[in-house]
Amino acid sequence: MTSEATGWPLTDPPSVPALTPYDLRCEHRVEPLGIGTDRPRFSWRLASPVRGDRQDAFRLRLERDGVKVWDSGWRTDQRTYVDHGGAPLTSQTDYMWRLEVRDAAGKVCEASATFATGIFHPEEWQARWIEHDYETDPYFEPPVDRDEPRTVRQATIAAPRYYRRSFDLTKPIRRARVYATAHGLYQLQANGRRVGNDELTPGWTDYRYRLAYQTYDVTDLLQEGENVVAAVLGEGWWSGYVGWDTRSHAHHYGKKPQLLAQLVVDHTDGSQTVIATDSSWVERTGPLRFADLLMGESYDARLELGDWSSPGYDAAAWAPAGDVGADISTLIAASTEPVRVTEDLPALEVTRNGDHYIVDLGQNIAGRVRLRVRGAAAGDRIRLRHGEMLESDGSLYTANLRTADATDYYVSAGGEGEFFEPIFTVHGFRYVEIDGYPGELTTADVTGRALHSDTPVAGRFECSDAGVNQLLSNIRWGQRGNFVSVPTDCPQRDERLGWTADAQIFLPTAAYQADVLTFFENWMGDLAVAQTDEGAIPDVIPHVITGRHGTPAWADAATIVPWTLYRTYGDERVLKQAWPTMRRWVDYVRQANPDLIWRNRTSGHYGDWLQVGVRTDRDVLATAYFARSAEFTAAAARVLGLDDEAKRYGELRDRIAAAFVREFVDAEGKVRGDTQTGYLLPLAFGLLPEEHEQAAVKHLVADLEQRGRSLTTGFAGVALLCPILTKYGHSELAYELLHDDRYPSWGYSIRHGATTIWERWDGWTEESGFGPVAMNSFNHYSLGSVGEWLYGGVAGIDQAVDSVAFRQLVIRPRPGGRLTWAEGAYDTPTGRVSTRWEVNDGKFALEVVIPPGTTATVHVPTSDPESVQESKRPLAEQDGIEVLESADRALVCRVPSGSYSFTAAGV
Ligand code: RAM
Repeated sequence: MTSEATGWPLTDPPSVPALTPYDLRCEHRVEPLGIGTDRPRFSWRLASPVRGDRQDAFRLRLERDGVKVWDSGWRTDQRTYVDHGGAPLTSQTDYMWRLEVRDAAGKVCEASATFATGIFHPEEWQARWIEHDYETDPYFEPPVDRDEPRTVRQATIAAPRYYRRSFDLTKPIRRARVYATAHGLYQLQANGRRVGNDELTPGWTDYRYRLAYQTYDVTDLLQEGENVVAAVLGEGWWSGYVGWDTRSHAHHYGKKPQLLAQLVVDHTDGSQTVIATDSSWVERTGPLRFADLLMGESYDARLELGDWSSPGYDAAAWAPAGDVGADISTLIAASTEPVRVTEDLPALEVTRNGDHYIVDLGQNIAGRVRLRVRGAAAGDRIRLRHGEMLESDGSLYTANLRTADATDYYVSAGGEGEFFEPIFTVHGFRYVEIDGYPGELTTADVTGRALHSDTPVAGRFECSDAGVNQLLSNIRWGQRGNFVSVPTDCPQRDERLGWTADAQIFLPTAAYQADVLTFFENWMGDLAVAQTDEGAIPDVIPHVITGRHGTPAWADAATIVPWTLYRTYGDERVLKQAWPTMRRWVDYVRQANPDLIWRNRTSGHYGDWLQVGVRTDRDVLATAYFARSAEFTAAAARVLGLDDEAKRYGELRDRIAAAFVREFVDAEGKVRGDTQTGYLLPLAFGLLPEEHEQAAVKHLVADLEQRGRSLTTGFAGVALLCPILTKYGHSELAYELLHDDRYPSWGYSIRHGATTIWERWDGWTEESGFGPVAMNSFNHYSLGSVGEWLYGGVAGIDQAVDSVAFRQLVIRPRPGGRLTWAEGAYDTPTGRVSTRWEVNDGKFALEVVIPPGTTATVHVPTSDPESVQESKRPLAEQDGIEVLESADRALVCRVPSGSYSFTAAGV
């Protein structure tokens, strides 16, 4: 199954006759509602079929109700980011912006987009927090029978509740917006219809400091006369189970879910009606009897409430909601894509195993099932358990879920045509065990629904080798299954936490596959507030449970994530925001380690986590990361114009590098411990002087050879393996690791049916079966960080060392291994870049598309540089192509934007 076959496709740019702006974004999002700033940032991409085309000038005009608000005037810079430069924008207002772009020939093309601001001023919030009030409705629902041994703990989760408010609108409606959030999870309805298609709102942030509110347009859902706005409210991250601590792992932020919503209706006559949560709302329990992210859901269709969110409904028996105040101090406008269902997967196979059915989706996902129930009698109960793997007897493997039940229950109301789909839970699964289903279950009755943060797809990779395509598919699904509001380690067991190393290691791969800028910016907000007074960063963000902070490679996410985001997207705002956190983090390590070898304050120190058969020296790993963090902090200072700081951290970085060499590198260039990761880190982070560099490469290669070309790397080393081998001329070795299917390798998991990246190389082995059950996720993305090399190394889409936002592309495809062709595409901030290469009969062909306004250095691999042609003509005859180097193994040339088609002999 290739990435294409699994959906989540990359949308192609418009095919246009001349320079055209597209993908117009405000605050990096397409037509966002409810942005949180009065000085937004605008950006756009460009497409053009014309070689050498670029944006010569642009002009941006901002309007409100057709009235001009700001005019940037014509600007002749080539940027595709611009900050609003007029008076601060107004709260709760719709805007439209028109963009004109002038090309190199003076031709102008126009495009436009809209956006709306959120609530800027605290006094505009009339909504109050409401919750179930035990005083007015003391009736306590008995704990739901979920016949699991853990019912005692589950009893602490109260039944989800249904809230509603009916009201009359007497005047015509011009526009209606609802601003809503919850302590817990909520799903809104208006007049019997669901509002939007977001899932798991408000998403997970560090609720102690930051809680996102969402903005929805409900103009089309409202009417003159009676209207109802309503919500279902569950526990989620707020008060449900999070993480693994079985003693107290619910109620991290609060004990009970609460709702906050404000509907603002603008009438055509200029007046407004505001309906906000307060004690005039009524509430009750309903068919959703239990809902928890880790445990699952229980739904009793016999308790359905009819048209409870529609006008004309008799809600006399509902209880008034309890008013618990109006503290909105933690509210922020949602700034990133919500979680959504992004793909439906039909069941592949249904088999019977004893009393149960086992359904196979053919793909490990994070999400849930939609089940069609046929021929059930009222009271029939169906149980759905979820798992990633099967035991050898065909039964569901759930031991690796630890205390996460991942079990849903549905009780039928009888009759035909029932559907069940949970709303406030997520399971990590490929298989579903279904118990109690009346009659014969078929594949048509079960659909897997994949859900994750709906980050726009940004990349595509495919090649001639099925195994590599499967690996890429596994990497993509690893990202999809674990980018659920925050970057998590795994989606199935009782953990699902924002482990910082996992996130920083995978980020470069993630960014090739999706636009993850706002996703990570949001997470960086949680990282900043979690920094301790001393400057340490907790192991997991949002900060819950672990109590550990300041771990090498984990806490360094504080510098690596913002710097990587800046380099990828070119928005210096990321650095501005992260700067204090970056600096304080590096200072924290430096203060505790005066000789610059990071051995003090290493907290949990996981080393090169889950490496195989070796142990990389921990001081080596820590000190290398210390240098890396200092380097990125210096680089950030340089971008921000903080020259003294840039100098200070730059020098610190150089001194750490020198200390590293002194302490760990011997006369033969061996790094202490002599492990693959021990060499990869200083090579990748540039810590070795020239004389040691080649020696380190030699020792690294020798170690691989001596092990029969087998890897030993864990989380920290694995991402660097193929890129470093390639950089130092050992592409063939990198390809061998890529194609390897012996243990330990990516191919080994694929040979044994993996559809996602496993947490550990020994997740399952022929010798021992399942790996250590205490920690054995089959959907962890960290070891999938080789994805960066597939896009950057194999397809050859990369940027120059000092380039930002892919403005100076390096196109350097690397034919090798079993591949006869490979292709990649990637949406840079400026536009689409793509490559396709093919080796045929000793001849090499390369198609490249370079986005307007950028330049590319193209490496054409060949032993015969003289043979290189572009569009069937010698390079010298082609305007704009500048040959930089004609070496013995490649011809290197520089080209402006446009489409090129190179051929060469002697590859
Ligand atoms: C595990 C997590 C994560 C890793 C930590 C150290 O529990 O799954 O992947 O970063 O341990």
